[in-house]
Amino acid sequence: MYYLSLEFLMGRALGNAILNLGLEGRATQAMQELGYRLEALEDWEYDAGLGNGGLGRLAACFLDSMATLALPAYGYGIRYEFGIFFQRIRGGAQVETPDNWLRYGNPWEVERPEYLYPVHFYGQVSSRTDADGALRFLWADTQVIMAMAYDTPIPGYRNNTVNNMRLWAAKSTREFDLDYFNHGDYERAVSDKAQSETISKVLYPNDNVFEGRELRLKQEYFFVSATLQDILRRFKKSSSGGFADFPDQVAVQLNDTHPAVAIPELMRILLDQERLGWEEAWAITVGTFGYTNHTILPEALERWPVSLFGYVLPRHLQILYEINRRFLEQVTARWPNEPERLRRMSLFEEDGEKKVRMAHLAVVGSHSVNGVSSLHSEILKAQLFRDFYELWPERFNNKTNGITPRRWLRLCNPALSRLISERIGEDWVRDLDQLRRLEPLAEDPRFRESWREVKLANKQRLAECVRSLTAITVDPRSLFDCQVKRIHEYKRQLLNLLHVLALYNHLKANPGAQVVPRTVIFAGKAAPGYAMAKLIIRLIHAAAERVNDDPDLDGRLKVVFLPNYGVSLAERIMPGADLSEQISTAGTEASGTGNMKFALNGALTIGTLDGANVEIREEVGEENFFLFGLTAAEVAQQQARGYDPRELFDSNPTLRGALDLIASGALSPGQPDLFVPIVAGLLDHGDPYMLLEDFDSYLNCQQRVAAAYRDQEAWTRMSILNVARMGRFSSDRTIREYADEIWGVRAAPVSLPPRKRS
Ligand code: 26Q
Repeated sequence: MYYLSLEFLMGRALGNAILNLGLEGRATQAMQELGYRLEALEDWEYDAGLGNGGLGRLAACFLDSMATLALPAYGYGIRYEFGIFFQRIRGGAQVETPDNWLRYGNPWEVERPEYLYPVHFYGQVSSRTDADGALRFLWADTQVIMAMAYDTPIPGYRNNTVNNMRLWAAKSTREFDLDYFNHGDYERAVSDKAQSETISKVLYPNDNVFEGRELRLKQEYFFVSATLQDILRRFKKSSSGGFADFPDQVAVQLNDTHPAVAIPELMRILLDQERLGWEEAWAITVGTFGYTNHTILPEALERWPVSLFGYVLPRHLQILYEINRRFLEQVTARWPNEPERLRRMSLFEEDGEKKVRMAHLAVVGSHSVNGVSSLHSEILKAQLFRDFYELWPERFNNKTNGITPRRWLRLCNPALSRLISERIGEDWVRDLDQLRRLEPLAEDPRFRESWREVKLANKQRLAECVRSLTAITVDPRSLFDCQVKRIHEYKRQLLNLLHVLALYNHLKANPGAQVVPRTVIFAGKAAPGYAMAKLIIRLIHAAAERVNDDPDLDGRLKVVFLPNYGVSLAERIMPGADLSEQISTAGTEASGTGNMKFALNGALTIGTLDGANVEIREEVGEENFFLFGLTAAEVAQQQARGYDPRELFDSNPTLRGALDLIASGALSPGQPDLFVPIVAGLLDHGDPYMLLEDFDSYLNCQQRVAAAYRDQEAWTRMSILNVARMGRFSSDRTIREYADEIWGVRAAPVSLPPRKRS
């Protein structure tokens, strides 16, 4: 099985390797003998930040689960020299600096110069009829770049399995051609080398936004081409000639459309190199690929200009035309005289600049298409891929996301893990459904007491982290209200902030109000080119400045923005959270996985019926989940009907008070217009994510949260029940479903002879 992804957001490897190999005791002791703490050593490791957010972290959780289930599986991707940028805050604004993570070397990778493949770009295609009368295509005059393998071990949890993640680095062909340096133009040789190596230089920092850069397309093809060459080499080594059983031996999962150029690439290899006929090649291709969709946001869908695609990959464009011709023929046979349907389903978008629709390519070229939560998969069938679902209902399925319980509970929350294991043993680490056995303990007052002590200690650790990163002091007894994720309008960090401002106004107007003290924690990166997201970061800082220093508030409200959110910071935040904010407009967040990390660490969720929130709520029970807002169906209805945010603004004084604080310039002294675009987005540009529509419901819900938090016994009971019922969201369960229902792959457990003690 091969998991192809442009992103792997691995975080640190040391603690995970020690845990999975069962070396915790010995490693801790060894460090102690040297006079160090193991955690202090762990803190020196750079995060491997080869991803943006959810999609990249999901790939990393999947690798852990595939190894733990002893599946014969490889991860394939790009060894970016620069991962996701570091975020610094200067004067309340995001500043990006490069993540030079390889600067001091990377002890986890093994260079494999023997796995080296040429990858071709540009050039021309010519055709001729060969001796046996068949039409052959020749792709010539190409530019060649070499892909070199770097391997990183992926240890399973205490099962003697170590899988492999193979990442490709671009190398100049010149490096392998000494003559060029000897006789050619030396300067030219050096600059050529630098040029070709830019392919694996940097991760594109967009999350859920498509950017049609030539270099990005080259990255996608570079890694797909090298990977398929490697897969074919391995297949040929172990098979006895012929490709008939290729789909039985090889399963390739496409992590979104980013590697979807693998579909025409496998066709090209089978047709032009292996000389198979179209029908046979196509059956093998469709039988090999599965496609996972991670977003329905139109601005995130990959649509490459045909001119660019044909310039970089001329032979692949020809193949796409032929795939499309045959596909539309099939559609026509089923629905004659429906030109509108053909237009909708074509791999090519024809209005305006002609574009390749990569999502359509992925659906047509795969035997399985899945969404990442139940709601999302239904939306795919009813909306984005409606026509395709009518044609091929059997291709569509759901695989609700999960997270690895090793990193996201056992490793990041040792205190809670210990408390859990004392009561139900340690099997939950590989069988998360075991957490159900905690349910009866929710009624045990002494267990609840211990549970609270653990949460408080974790909040103290988080408060310490807040102090060292921001110099803001927060009270560990206040309600820790957390929203940590990429900054995006659809995720509605602004809605959270409107609640903060409403609370602020309330406290200013009612100085003696008895409210539950809150610490509202934000963290997340904005794509460097996403002006509105960057402005939201500035607004959060402006609000923090205003709120935190106001003596009238008496410490009852604090706002914190933690810089440089990433895997390691998440590992600190999740264990210390009381409340998890999952407040995207219903129908926009495909799944979410941060929602799962919080709940697994005992936070309660305030959320909409979006993505996996729906299933989390079903599992933990509606009485243990704070629900608000429109449903996805209601959002669609409202949008069809057309709604007027001004009306809500005029009729809701609390809302008006909060928005006026932003619009008046009171939060940006000296720059009264700074935040005008934010208010305009809501009032003048139609509020596309319906913040104003959900505002009232959100505020009411936050009041229920505060009331619930006052009753600490009841709150603790809910927290325990949340954890006890999160078993379903282990990525082990997700991967078992992929393995059984899509890949047809079985475990290949490794048994070793008992080790001699030395
Ligand atoms: C594409 C082309 C060019 C440049 C960038 C991109 C690009 C990069 C990253 C497009 C999208 C992404 C990331 C998408 C993503 O992270 N989606 C998230 O996937 C999670 C795992 O399934 C879900 O839980 C989240 O709901 C979803 O937003």
